[in-house]
Amino acid sequence: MTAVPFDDWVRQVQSGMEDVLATLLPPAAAAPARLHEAMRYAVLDGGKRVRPLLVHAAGELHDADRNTLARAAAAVEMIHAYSLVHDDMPCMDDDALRRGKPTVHVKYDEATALLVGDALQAQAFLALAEAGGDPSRTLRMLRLLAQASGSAGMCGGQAIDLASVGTTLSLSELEQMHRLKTGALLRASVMLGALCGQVPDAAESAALDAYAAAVGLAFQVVDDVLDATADSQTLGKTAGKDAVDNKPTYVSILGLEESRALAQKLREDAHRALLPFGDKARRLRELADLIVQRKA
Ligand code: GRG
Repeated sequence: MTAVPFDDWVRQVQSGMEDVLATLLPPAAAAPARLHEAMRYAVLDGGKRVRPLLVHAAGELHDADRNTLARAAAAVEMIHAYSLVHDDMPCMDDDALRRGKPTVHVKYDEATALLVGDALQAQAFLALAEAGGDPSRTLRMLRLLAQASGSAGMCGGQAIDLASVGTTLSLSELEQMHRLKTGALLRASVMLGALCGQVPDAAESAALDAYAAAVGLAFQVVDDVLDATADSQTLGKTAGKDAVDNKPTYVSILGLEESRALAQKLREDAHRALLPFGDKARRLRELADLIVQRKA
């Protein structure tokens, strides 16, 4: 059987995700309409859908159930979208552009943006709770997503990030911040995808986690490189903000060339972690390449 080319597979997952998200989000006309419209504005029609792609790729590796996979992917994307809405608010990064559009607090207002994030977070857990199938597996997935999103994961990383502005971080402190802020949700995406199928054994879990850790960090290193080198139109968000905001980044600590080399090394680490899975891990391998080679 000839495999679907990677680009086509990416487009299929992205467009399937759009349909699933559109169905799982409350209709824009339902009261309170302004909040629902803003939630759909924040989530639909934008973003690379990297986390859903990771969920699907890991799911394919484990012959996952399609419905559970779609809901797990949607749940992670809703958490991600909520984090972007809150991150862009004046009390955090204060940004006006996201996914090539005005940010939610600019398009609507600050209170709406706060509620959009809160409601998206709840909607994410609802999507996962109603995934069906074995209740103990659902519970495991809910715990995984909660841990990755909360103070031991994404929110904790964001707190360290906010506290680090204008300070000097060592490379290991920077790495720890990113392992939490962006890495935790990317790792959870891989594990959630795997849990949608035959539950991985300890060795498989360890291999997947090593892959996800490398990819999660590579994603951030590339993000820092792009912030320093790409333009706002290409990125769909304000470029060059890290330097303006005096934020410690891989580029500020290592410089551009060493950061690029680190991203390549992490890509190799990710590939190596997948060796035990052979050709079945092709999509995860291709995604590691995409994450390191992306231009936006
Ligand atoms: C506010 C609780 C809270 C957390 C915010 C993830 C995050 C934590 C903030 C985002 C800020 C940021 C620019 C982080 C750098 C890496 C990152 C997550 C970029 C955006 O993710 P992409 O590139 O975005 O996957 P798209 O739009 O493609 O989904």
